Amino acid sequence: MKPQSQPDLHAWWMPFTANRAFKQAPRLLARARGMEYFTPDGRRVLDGAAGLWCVNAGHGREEIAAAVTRQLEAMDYAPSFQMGHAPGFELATEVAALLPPGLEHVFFTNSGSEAVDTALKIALAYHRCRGDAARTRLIGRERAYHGVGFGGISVGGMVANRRMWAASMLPGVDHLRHTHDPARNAFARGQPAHGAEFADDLERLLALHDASTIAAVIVEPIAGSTGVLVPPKGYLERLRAICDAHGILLIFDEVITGFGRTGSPFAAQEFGVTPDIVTMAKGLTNGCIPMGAVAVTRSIHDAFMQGPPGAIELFHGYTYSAHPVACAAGLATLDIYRREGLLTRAKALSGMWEDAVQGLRGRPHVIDTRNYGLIAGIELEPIAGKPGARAFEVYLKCFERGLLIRTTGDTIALSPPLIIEPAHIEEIFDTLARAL
Ligand code: PXG
Repeated sequence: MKPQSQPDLHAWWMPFTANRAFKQAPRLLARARGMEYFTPDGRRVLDGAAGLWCVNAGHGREEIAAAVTRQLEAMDYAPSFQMGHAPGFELATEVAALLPPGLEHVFFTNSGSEAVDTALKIALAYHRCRGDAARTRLIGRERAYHGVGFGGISVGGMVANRRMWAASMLPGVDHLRHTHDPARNAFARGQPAHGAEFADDLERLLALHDASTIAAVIVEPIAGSTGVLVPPKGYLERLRAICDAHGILLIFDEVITGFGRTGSPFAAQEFGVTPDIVTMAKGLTNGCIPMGAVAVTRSIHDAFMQGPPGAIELFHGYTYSAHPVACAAGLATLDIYRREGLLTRAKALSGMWEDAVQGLRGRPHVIDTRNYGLIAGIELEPIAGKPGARAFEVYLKCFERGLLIRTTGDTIALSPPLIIEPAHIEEIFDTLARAL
């Protein structure tokens, strides 16, 4: 007989998980409050990852629970094809208000992956609507993560997420080189000094394919899942300038960087570079109800608003686009962000955070640290022939000692809830240092 607290582990095929190893030695979470998780036997685990980069306002927010309950009772579901509801319009208006001016229209999805695929479809369709149907190519970047849809893995650049489906990628996709340059930028504080010229790799692709065939370039302003790659100073500005010079749309995938992670509402504002399209998810609802969104400029939106007024302008959408319960969660979440100043709080803490990250320099196996806002990447020397094993060992040790982190390859990624206090920062780095 299995103990009562442990469910049957057989049926759930878990995502991005070593299923066999996990089921031999499961790690279960049962409750969450503020900065903390608790295991089924009541052990406290400090959340150094905001779940998976999403619980920006901390766990167990009663205002969100109350808003979700109210919405479930008032109207549990409503179609959004040819029908509408107030929470959908209100949330779109509020999201647009958080973005740089010009990004005025918001299309709702249920995840970051769907937001990315939606953004790519809008970019391709936009050029067609304008009579520029030759713009069919999409440019992603090496080491990018844009979710797991076929569009997202095609423009993405993480080999393990692509090789099984190599023959089924979108056609006409090419990739910029990544911006990781440890020889010049190791242990950078904030934006690395070197590498603006990596943006010129776009010129190489334009020379190869001809600019007139390229619809859009998509990048994460800070690449998260690939191990925290902060854009070199001047890099995003240069990408923007090249796109502008050639009529190419620039898409920022802000699924991780959106909603205060960098110290501004979006990385677009933090880095002073305005894209044409922004994808988001995660922090939009504080992670508690699945939701994603795509924001576009007025001119992109208006390019679709042609033909007879009774015609559907974009043949795209999901049963749960703007799900009223997700919208209620989103509105309550944005309200908390506003009241508690969370969208800029990372700025006040980033100095202390940076010093704590830098404090790991010289610890065993640490070959690089990277940080921005309330994000950190700590790269470890791999064990020969066993990539990822060193960081995962640290992950397990941290969990034993009551700290949840994330690892990708041999890089540890930290992205705590934005409600974090200085004492939590000390605890995270003490625990991590001991585990190392
Ligand atoms: N774009 C970016 C930039 C992301 O980081 C997605 C799209 C996909 O979102 P969905 O909601 O479909 O998962 C992501 C997701 C990690 C980690 O630990 C990162 C993500 C998801 C899970 C784990 O790095 N990012």
